[in-house]
Amino acid sequence: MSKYEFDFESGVKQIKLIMDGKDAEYAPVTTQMAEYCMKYGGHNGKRFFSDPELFVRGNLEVQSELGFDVPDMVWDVYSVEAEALGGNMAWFDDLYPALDNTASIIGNEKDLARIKAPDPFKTARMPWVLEALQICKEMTGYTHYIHYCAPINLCAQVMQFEHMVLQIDENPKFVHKVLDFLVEEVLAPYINAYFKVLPDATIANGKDAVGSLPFITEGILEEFSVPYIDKLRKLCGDRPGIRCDNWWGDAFSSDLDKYWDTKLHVTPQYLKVQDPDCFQIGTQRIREYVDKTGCASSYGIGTLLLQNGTREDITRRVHEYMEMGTGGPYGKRFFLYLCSFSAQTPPENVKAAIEAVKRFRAGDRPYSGEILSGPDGVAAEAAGGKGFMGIYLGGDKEGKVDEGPQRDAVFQDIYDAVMEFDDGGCPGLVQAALDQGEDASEILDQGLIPPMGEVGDLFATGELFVPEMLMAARAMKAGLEVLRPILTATNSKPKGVVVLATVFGDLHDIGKNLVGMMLEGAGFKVVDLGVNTKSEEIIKTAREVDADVIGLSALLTTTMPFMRKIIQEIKEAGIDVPVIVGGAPVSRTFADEISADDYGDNAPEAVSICKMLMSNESLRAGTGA
Ligand code: B1M
Repeated sequence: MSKYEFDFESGVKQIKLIMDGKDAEYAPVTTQMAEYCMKYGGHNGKRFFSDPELFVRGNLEVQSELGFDVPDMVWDVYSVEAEALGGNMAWFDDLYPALDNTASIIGNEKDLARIKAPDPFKTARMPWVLEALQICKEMTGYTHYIHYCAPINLCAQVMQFEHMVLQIDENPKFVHKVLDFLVEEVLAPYINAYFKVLPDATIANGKDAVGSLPFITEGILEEFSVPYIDKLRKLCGDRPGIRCDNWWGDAFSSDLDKYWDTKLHVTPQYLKVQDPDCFQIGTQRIREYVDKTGCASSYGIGTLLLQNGTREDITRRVHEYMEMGTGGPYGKRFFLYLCSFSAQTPPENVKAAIEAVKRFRAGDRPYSGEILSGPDGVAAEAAGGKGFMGIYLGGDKEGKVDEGPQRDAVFQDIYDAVMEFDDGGCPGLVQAALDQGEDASEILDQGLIPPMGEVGDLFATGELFVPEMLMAARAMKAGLEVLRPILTATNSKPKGVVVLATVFGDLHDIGKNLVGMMLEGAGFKVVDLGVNTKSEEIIKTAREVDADVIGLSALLTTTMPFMRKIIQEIKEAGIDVPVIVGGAPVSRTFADEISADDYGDNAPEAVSICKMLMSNESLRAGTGA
């Protein structure tokens, strides 16, 4: 019988053994489930994420009731530091709070000179985190590690992701300066404050969503990510526990072993590979690396399967991952990670996952020997039409890219400038084409629009990464600026007007912005309403700009239902504008269910749909329908 209010002693012991490089008695399971606990316990989001005792107790009660091995305290880990730097927060009754990262907190040198470093004991919710972790210790005896927002992810939060990526290309020195500031004056003092309030602590865990491929390239990883994790470690007493463990993107890596060596460099205690990469690459390939290097490991089961899968799907995945993870010479140094339980996950799914773990441990293994993950498994999973971030890795790369027609040299040069991300050269080439007497619309249609289509296709096959797409769009826009006054003066109409938004509750915008860029690149006028958008704003704008298409994006399973609500309200408002939807968790089936007019798997597809909708519209107009 534990002397603590909540007894996690056995599971914590296993995790500790693994972190210390020793064999565990059994494979423990860890997760991320604060939002689920909040909803399950009937708590309000604002209170839950600002009252430390409620947060800790609310998590522990649910997790111990359901039989989790190790306490999980994952708050809105990407926003606390940026909030302490003055960022605006969006709060919700039944979702994680989040930073509104659509505007830069540090956009330029002036902002950087002005910004004040936070005091971890006083500023915003930093003290809230420190207090919660102390309460967790009092209630469980477990020194839970602090989560911090990894340097490059925090940099993206304070600079705004697209701005950071373009600045890395234009003004790398400035980005290095911002990173230095964030590491030296924000993260290190925060983590050291944690070591002060919990002196037996050894671990600080970096969360890094945008520090993964294909958000950044391998070059950016080497220059702007890893060195700052190293620096942070140095500033926090050189503890090996200063780590960063949730990079995705393994499936995009050009050299898996090298990528995993780097992962082990930043998290020496274990290699974690999580879905969708884990399922795509396959457990066998990961095991080969583990057997070769002798590292501890963890496989992460994806949030969509946990939320939407059947009991059987969940059990199969848990059993495969546990069987492969616990096999081999280093199998006693394995823990299972359940990526995230959202507020909407049905309780029976959470129970199914935990029961599957217990059955496996008890030797009840009906799927023994069955391996569904790996390149063949991907095909099966993608059969529903969904790739990873709308990207079909492992698909037929050859032949997908349409080289298009032969074009005159003057247009070809503009095309090449966009493909080569030459934003300096592109305007001059556009001007030269104009001087040569070419028509502005021709330059647009033959020089600037086609390369964006190709860039989108290359992104969709995983050959170009997000930064490259952003740089191509920048070159295209630079050329477009030269044409804009002429197009406006000659009343050249855009191909159509698209109102674009990420739905209420959701602050993810990288995918939506790529869709917007591709649409602009294809000659559409895009009215981007940003993130966290309610139906009233969408309806009002659609009327004001006389929209031809409304595009909605969602990245959270918890915010997908708002798509249905928005579509209903658009129809109720009598707006006869087609609505298309997209985003990682959205599928064609879901789009049909909510009566969306169409669904785009990826950015190029969104463009094709808008073009198709526009031609239907002109057909209708032509026939007088
Ligand atoms: Co978030 N996050 N995140 N995150 N994040 C996910 C989505 C998650 C799956 C990670 C996980 O497994 N744990 C998970 C969601 C779980 C769930 O749904 N239940 C999650 C979570 C939980 C969270 C927070 C709650 C974390 C926390 O606070 N504890 C928080 C949420 C805040 C909020 O919104 N309320 C959060 C925050 C963040 C960051 C700020 C750190 C960052 C977002 C930065 C930003 O957008 N400015 C972030 C990121 C980057 C991710 C991952 C890593 C990647 C998402 C992404 O940008 N993908 C994601 C995990 C993963 O996928 N590995 C994760 C790339 C993008 C190009 O793809 O948007 O799918 P996507 O767009 C594609 C297509 O889908 C399509 O075209 C695009 C290009 O081809 N498409 C459309 C998109 N919109 C379309 C619209 C169309 C048509 C096509 O028509 C209109």
